[in-house]
Amino acid sequence: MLKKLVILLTFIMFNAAADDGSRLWLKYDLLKDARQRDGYASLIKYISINSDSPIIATAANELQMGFEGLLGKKVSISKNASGKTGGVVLEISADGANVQSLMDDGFAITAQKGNILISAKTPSGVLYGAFELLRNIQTGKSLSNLAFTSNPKVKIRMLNHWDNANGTVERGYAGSSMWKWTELPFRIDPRYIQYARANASIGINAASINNVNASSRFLTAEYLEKIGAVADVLRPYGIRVFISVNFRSPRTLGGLDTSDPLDSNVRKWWNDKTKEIHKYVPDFGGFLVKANSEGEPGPQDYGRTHADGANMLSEAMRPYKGVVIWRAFVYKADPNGDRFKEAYDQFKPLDGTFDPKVIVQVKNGPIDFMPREPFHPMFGAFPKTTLGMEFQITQEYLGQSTHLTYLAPMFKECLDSDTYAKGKGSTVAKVIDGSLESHQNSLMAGVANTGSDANWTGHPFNQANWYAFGRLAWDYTLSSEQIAIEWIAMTMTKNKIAQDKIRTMMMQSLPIYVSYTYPLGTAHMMGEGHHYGPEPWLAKSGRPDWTSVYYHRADSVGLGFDRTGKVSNALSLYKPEVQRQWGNADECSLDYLLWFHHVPWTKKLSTGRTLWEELCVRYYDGVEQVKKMQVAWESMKSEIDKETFENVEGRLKIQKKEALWWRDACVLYFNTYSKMLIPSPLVPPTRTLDEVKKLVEIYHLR
Ligand code: BDP
Repeated sequence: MLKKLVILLTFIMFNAAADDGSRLWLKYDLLKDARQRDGYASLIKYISINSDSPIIATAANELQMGFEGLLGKKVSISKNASGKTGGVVLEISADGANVQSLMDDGFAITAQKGNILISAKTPSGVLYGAFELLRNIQTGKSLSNLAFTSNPKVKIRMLNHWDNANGTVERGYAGSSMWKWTELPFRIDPRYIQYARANASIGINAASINNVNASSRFLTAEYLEKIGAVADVLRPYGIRVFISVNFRSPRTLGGLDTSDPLDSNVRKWWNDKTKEIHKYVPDFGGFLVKANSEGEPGPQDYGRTHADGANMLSEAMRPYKGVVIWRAFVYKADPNGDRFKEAYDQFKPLDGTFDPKVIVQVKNGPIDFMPREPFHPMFGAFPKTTLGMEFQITQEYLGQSTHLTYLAPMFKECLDSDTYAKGKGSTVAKVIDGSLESHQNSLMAGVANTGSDANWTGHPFNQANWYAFGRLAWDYTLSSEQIAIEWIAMTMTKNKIAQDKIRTMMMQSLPIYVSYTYPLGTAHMMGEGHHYGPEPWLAKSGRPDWTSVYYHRADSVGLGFDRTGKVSNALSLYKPEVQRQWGNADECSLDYLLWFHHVPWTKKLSTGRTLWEELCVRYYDGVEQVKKMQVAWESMKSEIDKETFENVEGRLKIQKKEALWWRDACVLYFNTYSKMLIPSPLVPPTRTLDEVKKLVEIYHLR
């Protein structure tokens, strides 16, 4: 009787309130199927640990909390209780049979002698195994006959927060910063712990906590103490803290008259500062640096190279375990050049000159996180440099927090791309996991989409992109679908029909978004500065490569940026196999066509339509598909939590309105060049180009 009451109360506790999304994918709501619940509960009677590590305590507590929520059963934690059966046994072992094939963070889950054994070489490995077990229960998998081993593909699996000291977030669309700098170190916001749990549950083990456009303030003693307090919270979850640094800090903070990386006083300043950081953060992960990019200071200000700058910092880090992450996002304002080639050209001569502790972090594409970019030509072309991946989880160019866009397929498209660096199969994934060139370090970073919004990410579906990033950093061979299925089951609904519908929506969402914004390989046509909505007519800005016309190059003949040998020849940066894949306009995939070719409006494409017709069809189809997503969502009303349902419903309405905005803006604008009729049966926009242009002007009003 009492047991039933407890179950009922737990059920009410976890299900009564509307879901504000704050629990992310760690809801641990009571499983509704009593038989399933009892089945799991019969296998889980106690939790045993064999270590005093705080990370193991985290793992055991998480399991306890998860079992209590999911199964309605309080399970005790005891030390070295593995003799009995029916236990979840957390075991660190240096050389047991179970751990032989494991890397540091890897884990094995096996059914042994009536127990579920989670073994690993390190506490973090056990923690990841614990979360894997919980995920199995959350997603309704069987726990009998467990025999599962998992190793991370990438060593540093990291979020990059572009959060500022004043509480704003650069390119953040989910409220203000989650870090409360004015309160730290005295008050620890409980959300830091939720954040740490969420990250640990998907294998993220690193976080750089401030904007890459960095303020020196983060290196003052006052802020280091605050950062130390954050690091203390994250440590039991296996997460190490990194700091983005301003290269000019020796001057602004240290009172030196230079920040020249070859100056001995400057080097001493960084050595001392690094030592000081370690007093506050003994397991400091390292520095993240944006230098000589978009006005940020850097070694080139002193006639030095990126390698000079990075190696100076790595010298400072030499006594410690951490690394130096140097970003490759650099470009000069050259109206005649091609920004596509900038990073490659600047870094290529430096291959082989970076200290092994340095990781060069490269964005997935050569321009800037556009919805669909070809993979960055640096991947596969820098054998002597450790290259890390930088994805953008926050959706600067992908609908921010109003468009439903599931990013896993985009991340995977890049990771699966073949660079042909060492013949077929030299994928980008193998470059960044270090295996292609046998590098020791490996890194996958994602620019975070977290903020102060109750549900962390604004759009409820944006949570899936945080989740997918972590899962892929752990194992990029997981399919986008599989990741979506897990996430849906843990967050949205247990109803199988609704799960399928949501999965379909998610899997179609990226192609839909691309259709009405950047079809056929167009790029960079968004509103200036805020990067919201369409502004393909933008022709004047602070720099030519901040305009739209620089990228789409529309004229009376056609559309697209010719990057073949005839014009910019950026294609030559790729291996011959890749050049062949994209170099011929007749064979180039339509997804990338206008990245590499200036195609006549009248040219017949493989679809049988002319470029102009195809463009129109895609813009229009994108809008129609959004309407279909709305219908699909409405059909699930009874299966989804009311608050979540209405939240998504409202955002889908915005998405439809804005898809129409993109469609009309682009079709009407490009029509001034093509001068061709919008093909029937498509109905021409009812508003004029001038009317649509006014819509974006609103965003520039001060
Ligand atoms: C661009 C953003 C800008 C960032 C920059 C970067 O528009 O806010 O500072 O990237 O990555 O995408 O440094």
